[in-house]
Amino acid sequence: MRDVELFSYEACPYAQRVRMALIEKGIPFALTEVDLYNKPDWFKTLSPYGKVPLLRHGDALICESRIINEYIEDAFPDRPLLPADPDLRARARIWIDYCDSHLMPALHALIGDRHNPEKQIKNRQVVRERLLFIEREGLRKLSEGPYWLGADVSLIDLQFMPFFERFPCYVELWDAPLPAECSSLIAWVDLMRTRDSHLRTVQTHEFHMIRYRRYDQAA
Ligand SMILES: N[C@@H](CCC(=O)N[C@@H](CS)C(=O)NCC(=O)O)C(=O)O
Repeated sequence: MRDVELFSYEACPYAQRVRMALIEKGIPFALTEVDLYNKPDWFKTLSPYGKVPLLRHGDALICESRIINEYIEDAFPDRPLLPADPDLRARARIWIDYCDSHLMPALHALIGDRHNPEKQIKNRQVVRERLLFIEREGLRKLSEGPYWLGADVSLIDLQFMPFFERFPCYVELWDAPLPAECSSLIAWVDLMRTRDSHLRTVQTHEFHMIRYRRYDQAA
């Protein structure tokens, strides 16, 4: 068995972040797919929250995608994905947090309230505001681009990309497009689509649509 093993699920955007980080850093790893609809007992024993991603590195067992990516950064300092400067490093962490603390809840509300047209009007507005905030305060202010922190890809790019891969589904199902004003964001998504770490982890639009439609079947 390889030194690094990632417990993952093919449709999981959080696991995808970690796979992208391992690929960007050139770290060989074994990928173990977990059936989340029929979790094996060994996985329930191993994973404290019963969730993927879960990373095993030697004796270390790390959960939570953000923490895993920071662990990878600490344990494998070659090809850094965070800046060395403490100020920039903190700002990178703020945007990494923004993804999970602000953008994700807005997107989850679109899914949760999909049968409530009145709430969806407000939800779409919130998503739009968060995207405009990302454009104005993030991509345009942090660097000259083309990545969040400038010429090189960083953990911020990897944090957000799985959700922008799925954005065409949000447009098709819930009428929540990327605002035209977000030109830097749109250019960044196009650029990220060409990266090896994306090409090696991406799923098709139809693959994602099948999974989002299952929410309706389950409702
Ligand atoms: N905050 C976690 C979220 C991970 C997560 O929600 N994983 C989902 C799959 S996308 C999961 O394992 N769900 C199984 C369950 O909740 O039982 C992270 O960033 O790693």
